[in-house]
Amino acid sequence: MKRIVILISGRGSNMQAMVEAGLPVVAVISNRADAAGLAYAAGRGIATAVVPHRDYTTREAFDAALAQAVDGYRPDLVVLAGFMRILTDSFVRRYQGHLLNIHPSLLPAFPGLETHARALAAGVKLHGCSVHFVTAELDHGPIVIQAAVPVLPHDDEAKLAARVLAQEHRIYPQAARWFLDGKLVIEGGVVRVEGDHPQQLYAP
Ligand code: NHR
Ligand code: GAR
Repeated sequence: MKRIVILISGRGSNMQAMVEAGLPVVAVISNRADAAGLAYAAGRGIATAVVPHRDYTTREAFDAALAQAVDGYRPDLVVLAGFMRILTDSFVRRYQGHLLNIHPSLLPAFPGLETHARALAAGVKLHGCSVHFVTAELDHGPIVIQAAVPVLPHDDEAKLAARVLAQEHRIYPQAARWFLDGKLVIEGGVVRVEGDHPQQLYAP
């Protein structure tokens, strides 16, 4: 049986979507003790751990402690799901090729934070989310799958975020499944899926 460890910072709805999709989630780790997702995971009998970033004076020290916690669960795949701490090069290198993130924009547009507000301010007519392999460069790793949604005339940040989130819950379990099934191939920074599997989705 393959093993997934999920890192969260808050609500954990993407983590929940993976658990409900029947994926083999063996542990959920948060940098915040008050992350709502921890209670959900514990309630499902999944191991949980907290590595509080405030207990460490440097990012390197935090990441070393985080890596130690992650390694204890011997994961095949590490999933960032609303994990809000930028990771150091050494952490990323340790799990390179086994570390996925979901980012709430159609990358390479809007890397970083506040993506929905920035999409509205830019007046884009399509927005969405991207699952990508994590590299040292923030929100720039090889893209596994993207979902696009329309930006509608009366949208506000909350409406747009909810429309995107519904698609996150579809594409992230799909990407994790492909990974565990050994279907993802990275060639020259581009991800291909073996077999006949669309890597994009439009949800009007
Ligand atoms: N780490 C690396 N090296 N590469 C990526 O692509 C990463 C990453 C860590 C997290 C998720 C990411 C996102 O999808 C992610 C991708 C946090 C920040 C951030 O600025 C930016 C991007 C992402 C996650 N965090 C602040 C920091 O100082 C803290 C913000 C907070 O605590 O609220 O780390 O958008
Ligand atoms: C999701 O929209 C995710 O894409 C985003 O935070 C939300 C977490 O929700 N991630 C980032 O912005 C990373 N910086 P969740 O905790 O319910 O999965």
